[in-house]
Amino acid sequence: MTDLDDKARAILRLNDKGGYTLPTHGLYPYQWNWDSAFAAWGFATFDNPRAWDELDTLMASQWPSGMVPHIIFHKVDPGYFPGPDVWGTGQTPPTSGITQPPVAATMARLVWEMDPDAGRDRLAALYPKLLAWHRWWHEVRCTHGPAAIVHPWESGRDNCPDWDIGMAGVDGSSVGPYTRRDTGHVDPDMRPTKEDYDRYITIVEFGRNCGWDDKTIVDEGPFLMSDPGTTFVLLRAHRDLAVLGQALGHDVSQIEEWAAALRSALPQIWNPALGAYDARNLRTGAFANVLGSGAFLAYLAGAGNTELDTQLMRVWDAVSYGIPSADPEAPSFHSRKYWRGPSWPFLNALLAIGFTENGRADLAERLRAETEMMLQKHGFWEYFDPLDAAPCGGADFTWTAAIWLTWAR
Ligand code: 9YW
Repeated sequence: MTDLDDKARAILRLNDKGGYTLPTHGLYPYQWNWDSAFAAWGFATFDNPRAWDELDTLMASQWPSGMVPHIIFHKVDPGYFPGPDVWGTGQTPPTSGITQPPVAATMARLVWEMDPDAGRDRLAALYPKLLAWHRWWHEVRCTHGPAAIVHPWESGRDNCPDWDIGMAGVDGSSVGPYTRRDTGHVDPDMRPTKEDYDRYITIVEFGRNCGWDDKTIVDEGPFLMSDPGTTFVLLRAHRDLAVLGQALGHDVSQIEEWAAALRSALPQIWNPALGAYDARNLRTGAFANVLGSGAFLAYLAGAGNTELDTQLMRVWDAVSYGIPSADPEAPSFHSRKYWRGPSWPFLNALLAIGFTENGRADLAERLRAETEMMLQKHGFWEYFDPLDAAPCGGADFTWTAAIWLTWAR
C-alpha cells in the first residue's frame, strides 16, 4: 500500500457525509449523481457495504417518473449556487430537476463483480430502480433516437464546445439577479463564463415554471441537443443492466430492445464532415462540428471505428497527460477551462475500460500511465491541464480518488 492509496481512502472518508459522498468540500457541497456512482466503485475496494449504501442513497431520490436527479440537496449549504430554492422541484430531500449520464448500472456491475455473494441482496433491491431510470431514458429522452439532454449540466461536461450552438439559442438576457458561488472557491478563469451562467439559469427557470414537466421541457424548452457522451454511457449501461438482470434471473429482453434501438440511432450523431460522432442541436438539426471527449466514449459502448481512431490519436498526441476534453486544434480549446480542454481522470478511466474491451490494452495502459503521472505529481484534483499537468478546479476530489483505487494505481 502506498501513501497515495492511503490519501485516496482518506479523501473518500473525508467527503463521506454518512451514506452519500460530496464530490469535494466547498465547491460541490451536495450529492452529485454520476460522482456518486464513481464513489461507490472506489469504496468497493475497501468497504463493499458502503459502496452499496452510496448507490442506494442516490436511487432513493429517484422521481416517480424514473428520472434520477443530478444533485440531491441533503443539507442546505449556502456555498453552492443554484441551490434548492432556485430549482423549486418540491422533492424531499430537495433535488435538482435534471439528470446526469446514467453510469450507475455500469458502476453497480463493477461493484457487484468485486463481491457477488455479498452484493446479491443489495443488487436485487437496486435493480428495479435502475430499470425504471433506463426506461425513463428510453421513453422520455430517446424519442429522437440518440439520448437528448435538456441542459448542458445533464451531460456532466457542462461548458464543452459541443453545447455552444445550442446555448447560442438560449436568451439569458432576462434572467433575474443572482450570485455565483463557484468563482469564490476556484480561479474564475477555470470556470464557465457569466454568459454561460445566465443561460444555465434561464433553462432552470423554464423547467421550474412548467413544474418540471418532462414533455413540455423536451417539446418546448430552450435547449435540446443529442449528446454522444450520454448516448454511449447509456448504451453501455443498458448492457451492464442486462447482465445484472440476467444474474438475478430476470427477463432482460426489454433492456436489449432499448439497447438495439439506441445502437441503430448512432448514425444520426455521426458527422461525416467531422469524421467523428458529434453533438446535434435537435431544434435545428445542426451538428456542433466540434470534437469532444464525449465522442470517444463510443469505445465504452463498443461503437468505435477506424475514422474515430484517427481523430483520437490526433487529439491525444497533441497533449501529454490523458485525453483532452476538447480538440486542442480547435479555436475554442482552452487547456485549463473546465470542459473546454482539460484532462479529467475519471473520464480517462471510463475511456480506458472501452479501449481494453476493444482489444487496445496498449492505449488503456498509456492512458493509465499518463493519468497516474498527474496524480503522482499533484494529488487528487478535479481536472488537469493536459499540456503540463497543472492541477485545476477543486482539490481532494472524490471521483479522482476513486479511480486511483480502482484503476490508475
Ligand atoms: C457545476 C460534480 C460535478 C460533476 C460534473 C461537472 C461539475 C457542477 O461538477 O458540474 O456546478 O458546474 O461538470 O460533471 O458531476 O463533480
